[in-house]
Amino acid sequence: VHELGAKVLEGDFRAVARACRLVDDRTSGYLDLLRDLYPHTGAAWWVGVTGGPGAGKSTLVDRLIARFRSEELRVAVVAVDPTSPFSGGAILGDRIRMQRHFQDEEVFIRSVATRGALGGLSRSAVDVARILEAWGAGVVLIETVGVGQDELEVARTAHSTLVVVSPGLGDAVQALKAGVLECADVFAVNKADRPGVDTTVRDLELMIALGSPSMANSRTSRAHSAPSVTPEKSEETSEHWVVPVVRCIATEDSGTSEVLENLKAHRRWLDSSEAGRIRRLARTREQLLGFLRDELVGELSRELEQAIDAAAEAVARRSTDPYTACERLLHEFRGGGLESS
Ligand SMILES: Nc1nc2c(ncn2[C@@H]2O[C@H](COP(=O)(O)OP(=O)(O)OP(=O)(O)O)[C@@H](O)[C@H]2O)c(=O)[nH]1
Ligand SMILES: [Mg+2]
Repeated sequence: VHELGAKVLEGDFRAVARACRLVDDRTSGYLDLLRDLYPHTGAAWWVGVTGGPGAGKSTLVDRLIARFRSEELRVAVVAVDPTSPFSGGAILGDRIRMQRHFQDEEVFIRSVATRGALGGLSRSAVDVARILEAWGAGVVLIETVGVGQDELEVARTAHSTLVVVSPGLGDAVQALKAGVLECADVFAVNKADRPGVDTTVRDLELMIALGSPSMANSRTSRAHSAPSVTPEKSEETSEHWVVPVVRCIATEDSGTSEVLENLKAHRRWLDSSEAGRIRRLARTREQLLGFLRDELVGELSRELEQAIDAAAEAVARRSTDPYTACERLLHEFRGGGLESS
């Protein structure tokens, strides 16, 4: 494992693939690998790309890769849950849409689909992203469909999150889950070549300006004025980040440089403001809590497997209630022994 880690740090492409598999399968030793690599991470910029199925996330990611590559940056892409029924086997689609970059030794594209069991999707995505950082990626793009709780959690692990919306699906804004809207640092209204763009942009801007209920608790804080589209106009050092709404046509690479400029402005804001510092801390804490939760639940379900089965049956039979059952299980886990019922 230590040898593998050293190879990853040397930039060995195949070692990176092996390391990702190790972490994905949680093969023994994977934690040592992550521990080895951790000191070599922390400098990369993690950009989450989320939004409804088919909004054009992969097409946009492909464009962003090209732009980062022209800046000589090494790029990593973590495509999360491409097997989701919502995106319908998008792993193939993703590969096709990012195809030209598969030949590039400075671009590493990795899919993550592990869910359930120990630690969810976001844990796998974070671990894989760390390996890719250690490999030398300057930017890690994390693509995930914004449909489930897990996917939202993934979006939240990024430093900057781009939410991709496409018009023409009735009320696109209403159709988005509130949670997706809340995690937006930048909105890209993609497929601007289609009708309904103006309405979608207006709806989003209005929602941001009003600080609608769904945005009020936003980690990006409430915006008080209409968003400015040009990053120059936004006050990057202020405590409030005003979420910009940018139109683009990913298939034509139009508006994509504005998308990137706004994302970069967000990164500068993160790095320079107190609010950004607090957010970084909050995210780190959230991640740590997530790890603890995974470990504790894992340990508990291993140790009390039979007792949990028995408790589930008892609750199903209604011979006890779930609250009491939970209390008893916790009591046993803490070493109090199983109370007689
Ligand atoms: N007209 C138009 N079509 C687009 C645009 N961007 C993407 N598309 C098309 O929309 C479809 C979906 O694009 P993807 O990039 O795969 O979308 P996605 O959000 O990654 O999709 P999933 O990962 O399956 O959720 C493809 O057929 C694209 O060619 C655009 O700006 N205009
Ligand atoms: Mg996709």
